[in-house]
Amino acid sequence: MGVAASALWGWLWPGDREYKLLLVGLDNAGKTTTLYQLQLGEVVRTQPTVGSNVETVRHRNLTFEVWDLGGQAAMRPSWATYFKATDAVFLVVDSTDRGRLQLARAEAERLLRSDDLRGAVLLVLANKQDLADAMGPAELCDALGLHAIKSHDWHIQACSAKTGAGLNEGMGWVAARVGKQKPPPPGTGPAGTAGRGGAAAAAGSGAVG
Ligand SMILES: Nc1nc2c(ncn2[C@@H]2O[C@H](COP(=O)(O)OP(=O)(O)OP(=O)(O)O)[C@@H](O)[C@H]2O)c(=O)[nH]1
Ligand SMILES: [Mg+2]
Repeated sequence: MGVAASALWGWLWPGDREYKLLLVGLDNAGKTTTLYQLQLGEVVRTQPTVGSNVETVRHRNLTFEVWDLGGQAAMRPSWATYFKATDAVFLVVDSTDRGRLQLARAEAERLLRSDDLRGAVLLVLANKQDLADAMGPAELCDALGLHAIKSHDWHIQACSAKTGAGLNEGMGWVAARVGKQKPPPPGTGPAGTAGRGGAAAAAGSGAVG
């Protein structure tokens, strides 16, 4: 890239920005466990979250500011105060919690109606897949009515925040989408974007709406 083009690109895109990611879902779904598995690669002992936790997570060449919101009933109305400028929402679902699937669905539908989340992508994490009675992603997809979502780019990913399985794939799906928001520098051609997560998108699993 020439010096002038480089300077112009740097002016237009002053450094990599952080992408904002929200972890939402009912209490006990595994949001805090997911946050620290993403950040530290290990399981931490959790307490029900009051308010929120926030940590910085790197995935490939991208930096995410990850907000973990308390999921208890009394805290769900405050989720909306975190929505502005969100790039991706992770809806964490306890795949063994059959009794509260319709409640999880109602909460998901409510948040997707928010104007502040209009441009965000949705990743549903079908968590606790390490447990024998966990529902699979296809069953969860039906129960949550995901195929009816036309307003947001969405994907469902089977995972276990306890073992870490599936989280890298989920981050890959999100990184491939939010990373597209920034154009490649002049002179780098199409390869500039291909390196930003194209392969990760192919590695994702589950249905894409
Ligand atoms: N077996 C298993 N247990 C998990 C998994 N993820 C979380 N848990 C457990 O589920 C319980 C709740 O996890 P948290 O991460 O605290 O849940 P949360 O969604 O943050 O809950 P709130 O803060 O109340 O909204 C804890 O005992 C975790 O160890 C998982 O993938 N597998
Ligand atoms: Mg929590």
